Amino acid sequence: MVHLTTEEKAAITGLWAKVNVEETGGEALGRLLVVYPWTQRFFDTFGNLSSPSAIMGNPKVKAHGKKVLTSFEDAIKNMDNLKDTFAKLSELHCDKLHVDPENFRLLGNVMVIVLASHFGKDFTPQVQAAWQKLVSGVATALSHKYH
Ligand code: HEG
Repeated sequence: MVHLTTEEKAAITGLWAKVNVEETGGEALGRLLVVYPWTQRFFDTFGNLSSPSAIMGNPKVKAHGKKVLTSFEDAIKNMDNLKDTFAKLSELHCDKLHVDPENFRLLGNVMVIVLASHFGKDFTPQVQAAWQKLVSGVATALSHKYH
């Protein structure tokens, strides 16, 4: 379980208020698929994933990235209770989607990189540390129902 201090929570919500969910979600999922190509196997209905530019321009990747980041907003709203917040999604990813939970960690780290590239100097080491904790907590919560 992650514990976030008041300062860390403020750092997270302060940045989140400026995040464009559609843009950041699409870019994070797209980069996951480019950087870790084995993750493409979960998205075989998404059409053309044959090159980095095909992946980054793929409308289904963008739409699903938006869906994932919209769901990630539940983490921001429930930072003290990630486990319960993501229990249902954890079951879904385990039982129905068969997503290897290691991929949640990979996506969290890619998200941090995308945020760093969007926010530049505002993404201070302190802000990064808070975000790393949060994405790690979300990955743990999403892995919780795996058996
Ligand atoms: Mg998952 C569906 C959230 C990581 C693969 N994911 C979904 C859905 C949500 C979601 C909200 C829709 C659920 C529904 O239809 O009821 N995913 C979500 C979060 C995170 C995550 C919050 C991590 C932060 N997902 C993730 C990763 C993979 C993955 C890392 C695979 C590498 N998700 C996946 C697949 C689907 C979903 C294959 C079904 C897509 C579809 O066919 O529509």
